[in-house]
Amino acid sequence: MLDAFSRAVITADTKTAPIGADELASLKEFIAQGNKRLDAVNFITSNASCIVSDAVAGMICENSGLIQAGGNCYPNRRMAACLRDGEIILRYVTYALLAGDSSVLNDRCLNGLKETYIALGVPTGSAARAVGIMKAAAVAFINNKASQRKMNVTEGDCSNLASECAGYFDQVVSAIS
Ligand SMILES: CCC1=C(C)/C(=C/C2=NC(=C\c3[nH]c(/C=C4\NC(=O)[C@H](C)[C@H]4CC)c(C)c3CCC(=O)O)/C(CCC(=O)O)=C2C)NC1=O
Repeated sequence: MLDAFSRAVITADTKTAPIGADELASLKEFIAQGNKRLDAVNFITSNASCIVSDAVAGMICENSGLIQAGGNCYPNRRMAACLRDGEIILRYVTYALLAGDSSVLNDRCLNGLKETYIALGVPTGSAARAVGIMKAAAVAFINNKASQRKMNVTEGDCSNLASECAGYFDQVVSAIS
């Protein structure tokens, strides 16, 4: 796996180039925003079970066939697998957010997931919907706009981090779609 720093090194090395001024400027920004990033990861992680269960419940609410005989969240064994998958995906998204790089998400979580889902008959459209709801929740937490769960934190602009994180969720959706 790579983080923002290793990514800059590898990218430069493949071009046999020194680390350029632009790369250094973006790493400087990465450090300057570091505390916000750690807060963002903490907000998501400490609300993870709420984010996951809300997303899976919302997905089922829109498609109750999932929990009826023949549905992929029926019986409870499959429901548990679905909730667990939501937790796994959210956890890897927070790893990517911490590292500022999505290689850990791609290599260890998304690689082969679509094939697994197809082989098991997991409906990828529904999975993408649950991921979309988790994305909305994570963005709200990063911007400290989760109405019931406001964090006591210095207010600042976290819109860049929110859109970076949204991009990781988008990668999940495109990997399984
Ligand atoms: C490395 C990271 C990692 C990932 C990503 C992972 C995913 C993963 N999800 C699985 C199953 C599953 N995944 C789901 C998920 C869902 N069903 C739905 O209807 C919803 C759309 C969705 C939840 C949002 C279900 C129900 C199963 C069990 C399917 C079955 O056994 O029939 C399986 C098959 C093995 C098992 O059941 O445990 C894997 C490998 N495992 C890992 O170790």
